Amino acid sequence: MGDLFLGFDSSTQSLTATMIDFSERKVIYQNSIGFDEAFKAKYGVTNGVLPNKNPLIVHAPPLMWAEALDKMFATMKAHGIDFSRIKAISGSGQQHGSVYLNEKFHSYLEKMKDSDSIVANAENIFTRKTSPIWMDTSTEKECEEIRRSLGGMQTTVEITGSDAFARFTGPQIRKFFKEERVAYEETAIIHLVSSFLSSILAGVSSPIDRGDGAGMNLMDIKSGKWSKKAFEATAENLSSKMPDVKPCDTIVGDINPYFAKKYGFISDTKCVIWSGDNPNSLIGVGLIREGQAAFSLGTSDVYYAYMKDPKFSDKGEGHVFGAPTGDYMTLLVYLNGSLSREKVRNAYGLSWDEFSNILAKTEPGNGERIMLPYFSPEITPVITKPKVMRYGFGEKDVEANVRGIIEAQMLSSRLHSEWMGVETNTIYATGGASKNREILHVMSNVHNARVYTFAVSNSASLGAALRAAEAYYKQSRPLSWESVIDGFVHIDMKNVIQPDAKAVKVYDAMLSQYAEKEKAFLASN
Ligand code: ADP
Ligand code: XUL
Repeated sequence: MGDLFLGFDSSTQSLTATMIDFSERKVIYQNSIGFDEAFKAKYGVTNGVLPNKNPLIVHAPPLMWAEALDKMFATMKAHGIDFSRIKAISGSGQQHGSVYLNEKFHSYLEKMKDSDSIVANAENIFTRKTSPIWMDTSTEKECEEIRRSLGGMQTTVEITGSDAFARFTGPQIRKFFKEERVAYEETAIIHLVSSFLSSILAGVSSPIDRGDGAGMNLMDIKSGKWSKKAFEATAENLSSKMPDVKPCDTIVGDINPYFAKKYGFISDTKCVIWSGDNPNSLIGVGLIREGQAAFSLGTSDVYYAYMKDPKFSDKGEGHVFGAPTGDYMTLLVYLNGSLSREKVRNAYGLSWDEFSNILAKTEPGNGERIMLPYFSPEITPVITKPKVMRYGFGEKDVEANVRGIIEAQMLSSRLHSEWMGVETNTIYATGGASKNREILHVMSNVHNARVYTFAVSNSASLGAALRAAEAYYKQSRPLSWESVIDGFVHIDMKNVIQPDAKAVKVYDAMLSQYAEKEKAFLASN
């Protein structure tokens, strides 16, 4: 029986916990709480977010995320988990989402220590009742203002690691500053989802982790410190409202006595700073070297890779974030991921098996037919007025639509990741749709890469548990990242997908046609 570490993942739709026995190299507990199932009646969420008449605005209730933590601990207690063996805890938050708090946040955390409820005394701590999250695309105007004030797209990228993106925290803060000035001025602290939950767990206002901080358009990506220029471009007096930004192995403090008393933690269980879901997943899938990329096919699709030194796209594509190893990571995010695949599947009343069978029996290249799959607004490339384009086929052609959407998603990921200059011969596929081997064949052929899948999923919460262990041991005997992940990342070696040379050739030729169609569409919209 070794030391136990716990990792959380507070994602858009659920809270997941993963507990590991570090010396046994085993995941010993995993569980998820769906926000809709647990909290729809209380918080009114659907798919984890609040309904809004404006499709560009996507917010969620921050207290729900905190309450889910308590519910998870209660569920674990009911499963007989011995909390006293847990040495350290960390977590992962959906990136970019922000929580706006007044001075009372400190006294709320203080009072919580003697309280038996996480929601008691929380009514008046928020200056913005709901939190904008990463799916929000309502701040294009603020992006333009920030970009202009920083000297254009290229300097915005070079300072912050990304062009100004609608979902990033800086543009969201600017919108709040412009539209709700009084509430903005009453705001004493602005947290990310990660640092808000890190604060609840440690019982003190937590710093923001450098990896997640990079998703704000507020941090200097090279120094890992707040950028004065970016603050000035965003809102007045912002520096007084932002927590410090700290490395990924920072210990925020000992566990909040609220949790220690209620669940039986030892009082010096360490709370390690929470990070974003993508930096955590980087560790959870074992990406600690160059040459490997991962493709997460979840609600959104995220293509990401480890990067030794920061490299930037001259077209402002994708992002550079901090990696938990102290290096960098790069990523592309697609809003049109699983939800768009589901739209095609549902339009023809197909099961996933039928969808896969169509992929299996149709030819790579789709008979030179191409789809641009903007079922909803898109991040890569930025599309605010969604429209699905079909070249050479119509809406009724089931087979062309099925192959069309998957080829479009994969070609787009290859096209828009070229600037990363990461020679990828290996892709690790994760997320719900990575079960679908036919989709992975298209991925493998478009990228000319071997595709691996994993025996254990939930890479973000596993990554958080591994980060907790790394930070904990660093206090006395620092471990290399290789030895931290060793034995935890189980690649399914029996089901490796190899690229097919003939299909690779077809997609090599198709890439420029896809790029042309996309360029023409962007120019006309
Ligand atoms: P999240 O991003 O919310 O964590 P998941 O990674 O759990 O999402 O992925 C859920 C998605 O996986 C579902 O929305 C569904 O569209 C997709 N999915 C599940 N099974 C299959 C399959 N066999 N083929 C393709 N997609 C699938
Ligand atoms: C990353 C991004 C999403 C969120 C939610 O830039 O927007 O991956 O982190 O998962």
